[in-house]
Amino acid sequence: MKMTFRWYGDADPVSLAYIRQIPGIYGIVSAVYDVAVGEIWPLDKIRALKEKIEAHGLKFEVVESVPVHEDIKLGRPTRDRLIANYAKTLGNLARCGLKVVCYNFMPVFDWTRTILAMKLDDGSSTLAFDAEAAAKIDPAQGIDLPGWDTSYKPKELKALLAEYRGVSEEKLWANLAAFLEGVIPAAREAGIKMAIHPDDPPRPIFGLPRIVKNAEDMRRLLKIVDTEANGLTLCAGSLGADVHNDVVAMVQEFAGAGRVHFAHIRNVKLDEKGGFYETAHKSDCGSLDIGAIVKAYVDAGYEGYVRSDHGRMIWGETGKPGYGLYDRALGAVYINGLWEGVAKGEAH
Ligand code: DNO
Repeated sequence: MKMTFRWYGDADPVSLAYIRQIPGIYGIVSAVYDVAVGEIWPLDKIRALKEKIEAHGLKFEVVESVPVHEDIKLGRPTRDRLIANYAKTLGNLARCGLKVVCYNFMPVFDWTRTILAMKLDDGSSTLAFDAEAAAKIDPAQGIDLPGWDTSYKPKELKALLAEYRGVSEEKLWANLAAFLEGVIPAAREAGIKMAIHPDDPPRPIFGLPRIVKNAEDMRRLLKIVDTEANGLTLCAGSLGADVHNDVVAMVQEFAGAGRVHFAHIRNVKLDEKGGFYETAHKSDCGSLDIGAIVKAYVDAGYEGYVRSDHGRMIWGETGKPGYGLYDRALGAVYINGLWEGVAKGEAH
């Protein structure tokens, strides 16, 4: 297993120098942030990022994310050019030594929360999703939630949401298939493993279709182009936000089949109304058994990339919600400890 840490580039208040001091960190997960979605990532930008990371004694082998343009998800006529661009970006990444590319196929919005700083009893603050509050939002009236992508102007957002009204789940599957059929052969040739991130939370929101929500969806996805390069980012916290998802069984099935290329490990506490908040990584802080999840990876012989995921804000830290240094570092060290314990226990 290779433990990694997400870093948002120079704008990230967390420094590479500090990340390096977390025991057991192998590498950084990052992205080129100053190329418009859909355009080709140039070699020099990828190289500069890699050099910066390597200067701190860390590896750069995983990109999170190369975003998928909305035209591809909508199946607009421009998609062929955009898919070709995506494949060229994969080629450039491979030339710089990148091995895994994380992406998602969620229409319009990536991960969604209704509260960015919910106070917990211990004084820390965390990200939360209030299912009732989310259900009350009428996208036709505009969506104003904290922390959301502000790159769309309200008018553009409305038009985009309206366009998705014509996109059923099956249509989105067809658009995903066109994307995979376009990029997976290029990924394979370049030696890149693609790793789709599941929907977060794993359910349709605001009337938008979501198609990577559970084991059945993931099976369907892997079959579209049935090859190792078409793989998964298995995000425990995203999938675990649906009480019907058995994350341990998913690790057994998909890591066991060699189709998990990136493991996101974090914990969530579910409520009875379909909502949740994010907790410290330790099993008894939330609803997921992180020990059993790690054991399933060890048993599957998983040797790929892992990262601790969202952390709470603790010890007075301020910064990007979910992406502070301290709690994610605690999560990484906890996962490393579990991993060593399970692996050594099984070796005896
Ligand atoms: C949230 C992340 C996601 C993830 C993308 C992958 O914190 O796990 O934003 O990076 O969905 O494309």
